[in-house]
Amino acid sequence: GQVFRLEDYRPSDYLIPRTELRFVLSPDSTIVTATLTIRRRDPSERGAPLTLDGDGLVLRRLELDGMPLAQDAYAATPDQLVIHAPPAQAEFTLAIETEVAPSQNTALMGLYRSNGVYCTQCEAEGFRRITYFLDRPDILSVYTVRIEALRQEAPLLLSNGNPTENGDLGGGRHFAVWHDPFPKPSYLFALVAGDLGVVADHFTTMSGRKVSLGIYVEHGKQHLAGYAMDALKRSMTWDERVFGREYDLDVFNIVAVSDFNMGAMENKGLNIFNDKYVLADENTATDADFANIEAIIAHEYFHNWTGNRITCRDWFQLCLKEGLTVFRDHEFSADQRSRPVKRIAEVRTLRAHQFPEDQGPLAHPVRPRRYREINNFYTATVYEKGSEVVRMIRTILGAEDFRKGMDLYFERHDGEAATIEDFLKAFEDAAGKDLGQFALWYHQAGTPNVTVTSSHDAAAAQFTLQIEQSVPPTPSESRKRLMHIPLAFGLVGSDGRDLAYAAADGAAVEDGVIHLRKRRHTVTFSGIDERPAISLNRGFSAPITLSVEQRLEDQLFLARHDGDPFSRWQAFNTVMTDALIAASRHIRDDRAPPFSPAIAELATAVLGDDGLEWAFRALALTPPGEADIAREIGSNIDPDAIFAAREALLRGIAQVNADLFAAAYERLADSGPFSPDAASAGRRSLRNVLLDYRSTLAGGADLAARHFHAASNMTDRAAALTVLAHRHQGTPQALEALTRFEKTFSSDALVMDKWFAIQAAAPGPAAVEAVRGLSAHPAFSFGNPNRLRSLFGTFFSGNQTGFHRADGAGYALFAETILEIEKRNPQVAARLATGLRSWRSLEPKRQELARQALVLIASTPGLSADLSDIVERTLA
Ligand code: B3K
Ligand code: ZN
Repeated sequence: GQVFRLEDYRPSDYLIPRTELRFVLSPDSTIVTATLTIRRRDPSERGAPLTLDGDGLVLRRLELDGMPLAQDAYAATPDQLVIHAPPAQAEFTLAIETEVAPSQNTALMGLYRSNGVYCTQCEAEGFRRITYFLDRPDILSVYTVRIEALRQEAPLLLSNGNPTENGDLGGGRHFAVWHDPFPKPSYLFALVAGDLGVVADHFTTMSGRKVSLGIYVEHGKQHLAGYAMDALKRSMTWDERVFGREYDLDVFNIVAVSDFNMGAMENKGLNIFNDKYVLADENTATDADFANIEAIIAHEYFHNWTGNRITCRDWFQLCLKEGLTVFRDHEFSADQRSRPVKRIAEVRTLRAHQFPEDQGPLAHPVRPRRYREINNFYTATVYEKGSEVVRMIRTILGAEDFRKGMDLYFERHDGEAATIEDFLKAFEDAAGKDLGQFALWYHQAGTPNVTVTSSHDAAAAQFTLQIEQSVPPTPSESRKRLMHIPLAFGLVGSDGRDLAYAAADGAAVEDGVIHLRKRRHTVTFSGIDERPAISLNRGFSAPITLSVEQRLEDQLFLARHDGDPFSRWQAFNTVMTDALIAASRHIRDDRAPPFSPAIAELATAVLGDDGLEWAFRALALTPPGEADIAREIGSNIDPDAIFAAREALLRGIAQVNADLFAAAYERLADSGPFSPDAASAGRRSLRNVLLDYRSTLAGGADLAARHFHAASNMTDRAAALTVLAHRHQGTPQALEALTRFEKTFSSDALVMDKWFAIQAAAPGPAAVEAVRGLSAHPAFSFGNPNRLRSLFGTFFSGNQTGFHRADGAGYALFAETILEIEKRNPQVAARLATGLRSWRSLEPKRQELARQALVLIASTPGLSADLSDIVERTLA
């Protein structure tokens, strides 16, 4: 396949200042007429042919300035329309008529039907599946869209911008016209037509303009959209207050559809959402679902400024909108909920998804330099690491200069398609700082490692840190340059307070942050009488791995006393991770795993510390997951040993704390009506962590069954079902709960996704057959991305022992399933195929079986660009 390179970027010879679209909708044959006003970028340049992108299009009619074009004046294929010699004048119009079949569009890109609703997805390159166009983000056009449809089939006709006209066409047909005054790239175009219910509200902006808000959902589901509407209004208020950004159209609409390749899409004024991220009530959604809805509603809304008003020059700049918008939604959630808890959750996500990507064959810079299929670059690196890079800019500049830089960026580039260089320049100019070395975070792949040793000279009252940075090689980048790493830190004294110090390497230490710029730094602190415990990378100030030579007693001390809540959580997590790594080695050698009694004591202390939020305590008490432990071990992974070690640790802690955990579990029970707020969710999560521990002891299945039957919300119900289906597999209690859940929710597809996912994650060798069996369940469908992600996505990426079964049966199912899915939906198949990206860290036998599965896929004739790109890079 073709490789696209950043250095090949060239502005287009032609611009499209205005785009008029007319859709005559019909499931099997929709007629699209695009009337494009085309202008030469340089009026004195002539003669360049005009090449428009297409993808599987059928051309029905073509006119230039109102006249049909001669056959030899153009060439049309499904993938391209070339006008050989466009007219000499600076501006001309091209009318293009194409025909598409929404009902046959199973790839869910372009115009398709979901549950009888016409909808679109154009990012990144879906618009070319609707009409021929300059389908690239630097072509900004003002759109006017006319939609015609049968009123009965589609009483609702929506597009971007503001509604301008609507009326009857006779014969049961009607039309609506929408006009979006803001020039936008084609990837932000959207259309929705169908029969949907609405939740309507309004918002008055800071300058007093009234905006109509609508959330469109399946009829009868309006009561499930209230939380999303509330999150939307809070997002609008927050963006005004924190970034000074006001909404700019008369309407803002959100439509929930059930067949969607990703989470949601920020189309101008008409966001389209996966219904999973809109619909919620306590009976059907978990606290995690509520938090996701809030974050994604905010994320898409924030794109209106970071993405839409200022868009990307080309797809290499994807992080310009995504990393920045993730940073904005993280900050929003931190403000709406608990900042420390949110930060811990972010770091857990980053480590679970971005670190393995950065440390494996699919590693790429936050701003990639090449791609074969852009859809494969909507990654944790672009999104999550991209957000961390923005966070570091704020750490380096301080909050005030950061805001000035953002203001300058908006002021300079509003209405433009910008680059990462433009973005960084705004901060450099606003703060008067050089971000030259810092920019490597965008250009260089790989997770930097920072190694720290320390020494204390009591006589001189000096404490010295020796710090060294290195960046491991990544595909096609063997030699790395030194990074600017802002490392927030504290020196914690025996009373738990940060010690005051004077730093000798004054240039590198600033406001509690060591700025690493060289390979090695020696930082000497004077006035330090006692040997402190070092708290490093506080708040996770840099997305790095740390190797610190530190005594267990220091870590235990920090876990109890560190003044930075993130580092406090980190210390406990490190203690548990180290213990689990040691234990899994013992298990592999057929020895019993030893655990220090200090760990269970620490759990006692954390649970009993009423100065800590419930949610924090829940996070601290949750041992690292199997994949986290595997990542820390890094190579020669045996998932079964890791699983056994983790179970042993849970049981060990639960045994020591049996009475305490039982009492706390009772105390934390529901009282009063359900609320999805952060504190209530924290209480539930702590209680469910305690359930997890207690279920490892005698009577665990009965306890979980009681929890399941007593549950008055989905969070508790799903937590209990997980314990039963995982730890008490095959018991009557587990079977009964699975059946009950299935019966209760069989007609609610989103809830059935939880039922599929819980079973797909069940540890042990039986999961392969279980997953195969579930794929034939009446509630399952190979055509729906949510079903595929719940069952197969969970199994491939979230079931260490089941998927990585020693005989390779999981990998065989992987190859078979991905090839099957690819026939309909290459994008989803490619995403699921990343489930084997860490295959080289497995022990040799599993490694070879995994490789064979990947080779089987790679050698299948006629693979899509999406899938072949992933498997070839994974095998390279
Ligand atoms: N911008 C979209 C993602 C589009 C993915 C295209 N394959 C959603 C978001 O990040 O907000
Ligand atoms: Zn986004």
